[in-house]
Amino acid sequence: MRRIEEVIVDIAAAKAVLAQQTIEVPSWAYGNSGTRFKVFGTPGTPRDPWEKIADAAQVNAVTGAAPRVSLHIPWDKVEDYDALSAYAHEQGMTIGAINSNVFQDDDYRLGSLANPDARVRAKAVAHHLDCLEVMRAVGSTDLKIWLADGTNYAGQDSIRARQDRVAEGLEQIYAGLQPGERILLEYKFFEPFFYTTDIPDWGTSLVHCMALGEQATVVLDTGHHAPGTNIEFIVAQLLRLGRLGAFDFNSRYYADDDLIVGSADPFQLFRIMHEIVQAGALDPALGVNFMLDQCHNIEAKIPAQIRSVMNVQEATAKALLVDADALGAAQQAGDVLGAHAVLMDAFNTDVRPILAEVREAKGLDADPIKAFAATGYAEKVAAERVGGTQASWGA
Ligand code: AOS
Ligand code: ZN
Ligand code: ZN
Repeated sequence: MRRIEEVIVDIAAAKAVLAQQTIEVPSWAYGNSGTRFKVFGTPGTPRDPWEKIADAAQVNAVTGAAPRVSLHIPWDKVEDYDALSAYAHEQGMTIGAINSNVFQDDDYRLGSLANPDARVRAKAVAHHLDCLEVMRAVGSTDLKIWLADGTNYAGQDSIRARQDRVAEGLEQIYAGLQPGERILLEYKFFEPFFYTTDIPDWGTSLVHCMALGEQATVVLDTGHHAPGTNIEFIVAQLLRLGRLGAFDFNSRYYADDDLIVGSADPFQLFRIMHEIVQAGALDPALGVNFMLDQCHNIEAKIPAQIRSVMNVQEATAKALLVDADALGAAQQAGDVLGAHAVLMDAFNTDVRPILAEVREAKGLDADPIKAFAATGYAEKVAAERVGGTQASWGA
């Protein structure tokens, strides 16, 4: 592992960028989730959106890098969104993307916007327009849409007709946007349906976004690709087109496993962040939202989110230490191994010392995991949050 003292790029500049980096955490990561085989509940799991925000705030308190929390509607539905937003601010948080949910109502058995029944399609559009109202009520500007729509059997429905229905429904939702607001349209190659998914890949999401207009961008969920997919190629392409709206970061071994980002393949996460850094897309002005989308079934949820934020920070730090001048020169010269070595030098640098310095400069402990454990928060909420419905996924 290369020591930070051996690095020749501007470390102070890298630390300044890292100090500004923010990662958005999902409310549902704090709720009980699991697989279709078992949902393992844990003591202290939040019973409502207020408690989810309180837990999310613990991640920000020790990392200083996670000040936004995404909501999922109706899992996070409340009577008073002004009060919820004010509570988030009291906790040092703001509410980020609003996630629609058109995959859990019985009406959506054959899809939502793609459903052959016009009544169901209208219901799905109406849900999204309601989500836009929630988005405005909490001061957010991003509506994240993941359509679970798909089919299980050849001949079940017309592939083309479903695309037309999705396009029509998205148009109706897009028409509800105000200036400065965005649709973040997520793709997923399979699940919960297995023969076709109506937005299965980045190309389909991009086609729909380009048909809608400038306020529609693509969400790249790192768990939503077939094994072996070169995700950083997709990142580079969407950045070139100005259509990368957000990441849903997580790790996968086999499918949409929603494990801690960077835990399965830290090199891939580094390569993704290298494309981001090379394109200058860490700058919030470019509008890329770095979100987590994970479910923690067997591991403690708040520490798992802390580790996830740390993993994104470490991949970013390594990407910031790529000697861009040397890389460009080697690439231009066709020096294959030289260029590869420049990238590997950065990846193989121990960046934990500079991240510790960034945290300490913010008045935080160098080790966020240890800092959270020392708060006693987990024990406190485990004792307090007894009774009530320990809801399953997200709710
Ligand atoms: C589903 O697989 C997608 O990743 C969604 O972004 C998200 O996970 C879901 O809406 C809630 O977890
Ligand atoms: Zn996702
Ligand atoms: Zn997913």
